[in-house]
Amino acid sequence: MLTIYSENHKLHHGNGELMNGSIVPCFEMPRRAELVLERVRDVKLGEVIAPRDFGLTPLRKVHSSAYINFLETAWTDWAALGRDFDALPMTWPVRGMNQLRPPQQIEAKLGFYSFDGGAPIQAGTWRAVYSSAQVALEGAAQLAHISSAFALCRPPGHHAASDYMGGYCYINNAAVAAQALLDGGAKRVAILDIDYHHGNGTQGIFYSRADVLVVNLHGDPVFEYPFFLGHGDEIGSGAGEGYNLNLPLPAGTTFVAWLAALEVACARVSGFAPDAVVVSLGVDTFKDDPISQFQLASEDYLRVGQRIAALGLKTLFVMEGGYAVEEIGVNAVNVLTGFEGRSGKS
Ligand code: FKS
Ligand code: ZN
Repeated sequence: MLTIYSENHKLHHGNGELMNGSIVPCFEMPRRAELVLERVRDVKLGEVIAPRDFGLTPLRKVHSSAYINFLETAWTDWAALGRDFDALPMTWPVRGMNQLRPPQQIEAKLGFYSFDGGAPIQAGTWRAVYSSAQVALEGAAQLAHISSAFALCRPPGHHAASDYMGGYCYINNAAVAAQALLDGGAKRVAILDIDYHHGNGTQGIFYSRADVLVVNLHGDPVFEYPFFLGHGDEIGSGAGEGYNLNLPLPAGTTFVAWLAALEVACARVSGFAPDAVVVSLGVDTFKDDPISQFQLASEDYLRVGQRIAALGLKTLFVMEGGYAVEEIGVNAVNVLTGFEGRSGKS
């Protein structure tokens, strides 16, 4: 399988995140992508290429211009105030506050364009997230002549909606890729999100559309982040009604139960008969993940890949989460070797 990778992800390495009331080192770190790449090379998965530059136009199709402008300029605005540590939001315009007046001050912009304090902005963040989206776009472009590809994206994307960041995500790489596939001639595209967390951003972007089916398998938002989206009764709206499927699962979910949910997800994807599937590939469903509560073991990821291959569709894997850093390479690449019908490592 072809892998697409950009070194530019290293320009983003958040200093800390607020976890249970204290500041801890960011779980989402450059080493994650480096270890996945190392594993890709160790198992000789296939060629590794850098992305071409597809520009900003494809990003503008799923994100608002105001939001993209904010991401591009946030660090400069922040640094202009003499600040040199990570830019993070602290104030949000919640119910009853004015969300119509465009914010002027960087502190206000950070809150206006985010839903949590989990997406730090640094000097290199924009270049890193721009490159991450280009990695996904190269993967989408490659599907014109090959049947599968792996976009080794970092930072991840599925929590980012059309005009807000959060949960380590800025630009929604999977959504950008799905839209590019449609613009390249696909009639229908499915997004299968198997990250542990609900892909609220992806759901939001396509919620009222029937040309993109979004299916999510995730920790039930009654107990798990992102808490405010991802329930089973969110089925899409307007023309998109019936084209969003959420399969929330309880804490402690075993591989047997998870695989049964994947079966339901895959049946829905097949019924949609898409021209391609974009897999939001998170391996934070792993039993030893430090921030998650599912029970998958390394060898289980081989079977995950096998089941996705059985869909018989053009497939673009887009990297999302996974925080058991030492195991992330084996777990993510096991999905890909399983997909290819090869044996991996348990
Ligand atoms: C306090 C707990 C908040 C945020 C979890 C973010 C998960 C991100 C992810 C992605 F794929 F986007 F990377 N936890 N700090 O794994 O869904
Ligand atoms: Zn996740």
